[in-house]
Amino acid sequence: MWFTEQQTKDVRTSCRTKKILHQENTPFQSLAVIDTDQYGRVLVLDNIIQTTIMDEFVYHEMITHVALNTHAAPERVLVIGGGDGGAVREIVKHQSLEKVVHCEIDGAVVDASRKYLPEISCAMDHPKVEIVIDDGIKHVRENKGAYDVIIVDSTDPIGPAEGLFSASFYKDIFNSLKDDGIFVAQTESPFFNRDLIPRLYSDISGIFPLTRLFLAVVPTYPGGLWTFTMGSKKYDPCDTDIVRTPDLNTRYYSPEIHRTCFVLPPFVKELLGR
Ligand code: AG3
Repeated sequence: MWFTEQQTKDVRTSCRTKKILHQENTPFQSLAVIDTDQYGRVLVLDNIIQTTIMDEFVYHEMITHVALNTHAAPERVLVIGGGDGGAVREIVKHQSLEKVVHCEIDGAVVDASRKYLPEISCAMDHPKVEIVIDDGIKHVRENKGAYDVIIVDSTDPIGPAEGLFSASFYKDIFNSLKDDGIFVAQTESPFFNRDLIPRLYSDISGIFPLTRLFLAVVPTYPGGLWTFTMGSKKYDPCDTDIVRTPDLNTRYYSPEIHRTCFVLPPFVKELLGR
């Protein structure tokens, strides 16, 4: 039995599947958890790999710690999407944290992750975590000036997440942040999303004083090389005093990676018109 993901119109990748652990159609999307030898357990939404036991640490560490260590002392953090809980698990490692609000539109993703992906969802019951099953777009509109850091851990820009890749949403995020707030979104593959990345970068640059794109390698995502885009009101991640960053018990993120993830190959710089 093979799971096949249609990565682009012309590319499919497959992984041998040992067992389908769970499968359902939620009001928002199709959801499956499968077990594989190569990747371990895998969360699949609308037939697209979201996260795997093998490489989830790369993505979850990078979508959180780069921003949280750039901020002087993040106390209130919002995660939009990321129903598996991986981002939240990393955020609760930060000493300054008072509260993380986890706003996921699809409660079924939270439930399935609790049951089948305990390594990833393990911080959901942490006393500083509040899970809100709601639309992230609505949540930021209703919570102005509330957060130090906002993380947008979305699916691809098709289906339920489409609105999470729009300039109007980024404006609402800007307004939902405090005066020195920072936001990070996962922004897809520099090989396969060559139209999307420049558009997002320019949208975010039009709203935030500082925009930075950074890279990580996530083997189970199309092309492997993955981008994240940060919008910041005050702090520059390239100025972070990495000597003072705390030891967060991470496997991909490190003070050196914090510095080097902003070093972009020419073909990615070109995408950003630099
Ligand atoms: N967020 C989805 C990343 C995009 C994956 N895209 C793809 N495989 N085509 C991941 C959620 C993890 N918390």
